[in-house]
This record gives sequence, structure tokens and C-alpha cells, in this order.
Amino acid sequence: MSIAQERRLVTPVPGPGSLLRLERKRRHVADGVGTTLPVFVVEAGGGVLVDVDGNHLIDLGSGIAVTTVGNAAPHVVRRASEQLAAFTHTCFMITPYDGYVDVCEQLGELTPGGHAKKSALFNSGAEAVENAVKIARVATGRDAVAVFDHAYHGRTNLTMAMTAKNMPYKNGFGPFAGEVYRAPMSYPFRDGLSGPDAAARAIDLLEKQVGAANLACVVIEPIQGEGGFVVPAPGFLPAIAAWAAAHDVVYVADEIQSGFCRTGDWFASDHEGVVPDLVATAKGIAGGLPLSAVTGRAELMDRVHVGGLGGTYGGNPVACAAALGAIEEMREHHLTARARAIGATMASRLADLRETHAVIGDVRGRGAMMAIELCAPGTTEPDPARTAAVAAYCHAQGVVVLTCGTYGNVLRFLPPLSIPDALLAEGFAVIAEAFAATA
Ligand code: PLZ
Repeated sequence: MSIAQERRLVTPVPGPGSLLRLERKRRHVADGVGTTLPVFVVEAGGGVLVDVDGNHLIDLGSGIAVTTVGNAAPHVVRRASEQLAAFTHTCFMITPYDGYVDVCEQLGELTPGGHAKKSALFNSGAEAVENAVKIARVATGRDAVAVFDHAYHGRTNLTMAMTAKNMPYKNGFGPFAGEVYRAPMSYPFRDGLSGPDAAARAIDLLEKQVGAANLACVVIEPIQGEGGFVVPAPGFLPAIAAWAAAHDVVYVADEIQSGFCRTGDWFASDHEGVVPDLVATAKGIAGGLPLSAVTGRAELMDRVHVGGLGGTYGGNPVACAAALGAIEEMREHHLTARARAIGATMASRLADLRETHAVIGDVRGRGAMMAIELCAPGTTEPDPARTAAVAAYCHAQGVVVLTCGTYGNVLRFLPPLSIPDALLAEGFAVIAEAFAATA
């Protein structure tokens, strides 16, 4: 690893070089494209981001759960570079190439369930979700789509409709796609319901307000991402999946944020042995290159007419090569086990922190996808101000943490699985400091 794996601040964060560039950004980049921490990055790897001023920051965000195998991971760089030099694009729909088929073969092996599977590749997570809905609609001949409270599925027109939170994702951007229905999610910290009881509540709403016979699919994040790292109570996902199967409703797992070793299994659905009909993946799949996929039961995938799925860039050869490199990293470095180890460390640090800071109402997550929810002590009343203050302190001290949640009161931790233990420990020491300093 050529980048020193240490936190090193040589200027304030952001430093003068970043501030100059931020001014340029203001002139040339649309204001609608926001920035969490405006340090301009020149290099990254292991658990470190290096900025233009020479600051070394600890990365606890992985570019929103993307660089799971680490930034510029060796197998990703090697395979993508070789592919870049060979050819950059043909369009798989015009003249195909092996990399695309190789990725689909890997997806069939790695996603939950031993049944015959096929895949189609796209560019972004939102595109994968849209295509899963298209497939489910054709296969069932039905229109309606069920989603959940706090869900996040993307920023395109259909996926905005499927996303729950108005600001910043939807405000003013309507009208939205129709036939999208929202059911209550299992949110143990807020509803106190068991998994089966929360599932019964959701199913009752769908049956009374939509009707199972009208539903093409239910789309659910097995652990919610942007919505607050909500982990449904045990039994919730299996009950929803069983109900969907009983009514020929396609069960779609959106594993875009939770997939590819992040939670300590290949996919979050694996934890409870749920076998989705369709799985949408993206983010961690290709170590940072844009690639996404829908993988599912072969007979379901093949219901779509020839030419019905595609796009100019979907399954770009360089992105596919990167995905094969990322999967090689995951297998070679046993990254599911690494995610569990990182998760155990983070869970114990966060549990300690909760002992001293009553503002931490809940510690949750799985593997290297952990979060804390901040509330007025002893209540579920969100404290977004304290959340923002803790995040700002961490950023100023060179630790990249992200917030999320419907109420903006969740701090989430998504380190690259290539982060050294010492750096992870230092990151959490800074987080502890941040709680003390903002008390
Ligand atoms: N489904 C579960 O987490 C992307 C969004 C960041 P795209 N989450 C990060 C932002 O503010 O735009 C996401 C997700 C889940 C779908 C998506 C959408 O994936 O690749 O951003 O389209």
C-alpha cells in the first residue's frame, strides 16, 4: 500500500487548496449537486483519502458503500486497466464480449438461492430497480408496486416515487410515477413490534388498500440505507417473502447498499435465508466503476421479450472487468469474514459510547454497515442538530462519516473492508471525542 495508512492533518479541513477548488465548483457545477465534505481528493486506498492539501482522512463512508474492496483495489485496477487497453466499448446489444457474461455467471453463483438464475446489467442502482419493476410487471401482467416507509430506491422518476423521503430527493420534481404503494416498515426502535407482527401490519395494509392480485412486486431493502440503516425485526423479511410467494407477487430485494460482503454475508438477505425472486445490485459490485444488475429466477427474467432490456452502456466492458476484479478481491481476502470482524469492533465501540452518551438511542446494523440514531435522551424524538454537530466535528478532524435517516438523525459507518484495524480504532476514537466535544 503506497498511501500511508494514518490520519494526518497538515491544514484545516477543508484546506486552502480545497477551498480554492470549491470556489471553482461553485462557478461551474450546478448548486443542486451537493457535497458532504468539500475536500478535493487526489488519491485513495486502504482506509485513507488524500486531499489536494496533503491531508490524510480516515474513510468511514466508502463513497456511500461503494469501495467495499477498497479504493483502487489491486485486482480492480489490473483487470480494468487491461480492459481499457483492449477495448472500451462495443455496446453489448450490438456485439457482445466475455466480461458481461462472466459477471452474470458470478452473480448467479453469489446471490441467494441455488435455483437457475439469469442477469441483466445496467449502470446505476436506480436503473437496476426500474428494470426489476419492468421485469416483474411483464412476468405478472400486473401494475402495482409495493414499497416501504423510509425506503430509498433512487432519483429517476419511477424510483423517486418509490423513495420515501421528500427533501432532498423529491421536492418539486413531481408528478411521480403511479401505482406505487407504501407499506409500514419494521422499525424496532420506533415501533417495538416483532418481525411477524410488523409483517402482518404491512400485509394487512397491502391487502386492504391495493389487493395482492394487483401487485406485480414488493421491493424492499433488507437493511435500509439512506432511510436510516433500519434493520427489520427478525422474521419480518421471511414473512413478507412468504406472503409474496403465496400470491405470485415478485419479491425484489434491493441489495444495492447492503450487498457484496457489506453486512458480513454476500447479501443481507442471506442472514435470514430469504431467497428473493429478483435481486438488484450496484455500488460494491465493481469497486467504484458504474455497474448495476438485476439477477433472478431464469424463468422470470426470460419473460421479457427480446430487446426489452438494455441500454447503450449497461455492462460496459471496463466496468465488468472491474466487477470481476472486485469479486476476486472479496473471495481472496475473505471479505465476508472481514466485514463481520469490522462489525464486531464497531458494535462494541458504539455500545460503549452509548453508555456515556444518552443521546444515542439506538445502535444497529450488521457487519460493516452500522449506525447510531440520536434522540432526546430516553425518547424517540430525533436530534438532527446534534447529529450534524458530531459529523461536522469528525469532518474537521479528518474522519469521513455520513449521516442518513428520514429525520436526519442517524450517523452511519461504512468503512472500506480494506481499512487497517488501527485506523478503524482511531476513527472511532475521534467519534468518541466528537460526542464529548458537542455534549
Ligand atoms: N437503492 C438501497 O442505497 C443509492 C444515494 C445517494 P444509484 N444510495 C445512495 C444519493 O443521494 O443520490 C441507492 C441505494 C439503494 C438504490 C440506490 C440508487 O442507486 O446508483 O445512486 O442510482
